Amino acid sequence: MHGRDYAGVPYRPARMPVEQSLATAARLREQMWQRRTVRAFSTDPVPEQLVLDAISVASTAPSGAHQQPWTFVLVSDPQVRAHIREAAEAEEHEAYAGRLGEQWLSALRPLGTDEHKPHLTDAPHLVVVFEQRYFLGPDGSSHKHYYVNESVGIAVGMLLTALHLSGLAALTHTPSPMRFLSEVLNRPHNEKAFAVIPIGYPAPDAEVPDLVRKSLDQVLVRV
Ligand code: IYR
Repeated sequence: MHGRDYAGVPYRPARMPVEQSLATAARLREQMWQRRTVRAFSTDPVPEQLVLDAISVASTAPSGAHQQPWTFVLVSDPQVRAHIREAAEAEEHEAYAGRLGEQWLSALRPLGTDEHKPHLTDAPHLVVVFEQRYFLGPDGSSHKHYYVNESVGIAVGMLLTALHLSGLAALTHTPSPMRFLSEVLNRPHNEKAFAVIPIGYPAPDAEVPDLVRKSLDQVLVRV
């Protein structure tokens, strides 16, 4: 490696016995196939520590040039959630009234989503994920971050995995446009909202669409 600043430190995790790897992988596969995106949340409280631990897992994601270009804003205050819901529903009203365009609306129709976003106030926690398009120093200096979308996407995937494995339900919500989130949450100009993740337990009467995932055969190409 050329011109690196990091000293090398040994990385020698104990090698997992293959039998144990296989059993762990199979169990993880089964657990993850149970994950569903939930849109109807119980208002039951969720210990904040569960969400903090999941955010901590997400922040271990690999990132372009190790720039870790993410901020996770945890919103549990009911008034702030209500404010976010109001602003999101105003945007979504326009979106579903036509701004998305007919093709997009017809892609969404099977899911039955609409402009009503009760999950934003029912779920006890929201994590609003921001991507840092560039670094902003305390002195106002800035430099570009690389592979921001990829890095933040990986981190969100890890967040969703951690939440699911901790017994929680989540929704990847992308109100569009998301500029209002920067204003409501008072984020600096180097940050852009990436997704809103309501987190909680499913409502007692929650239903999810009877959708079918692609099988391994359908997603795997062996060369
Ligand atoms: N952001 C809108 C629309 C929406 C878009 C996609 I792509 C979805 O998978 C689901 C919804 C909304 O949140 O309703």
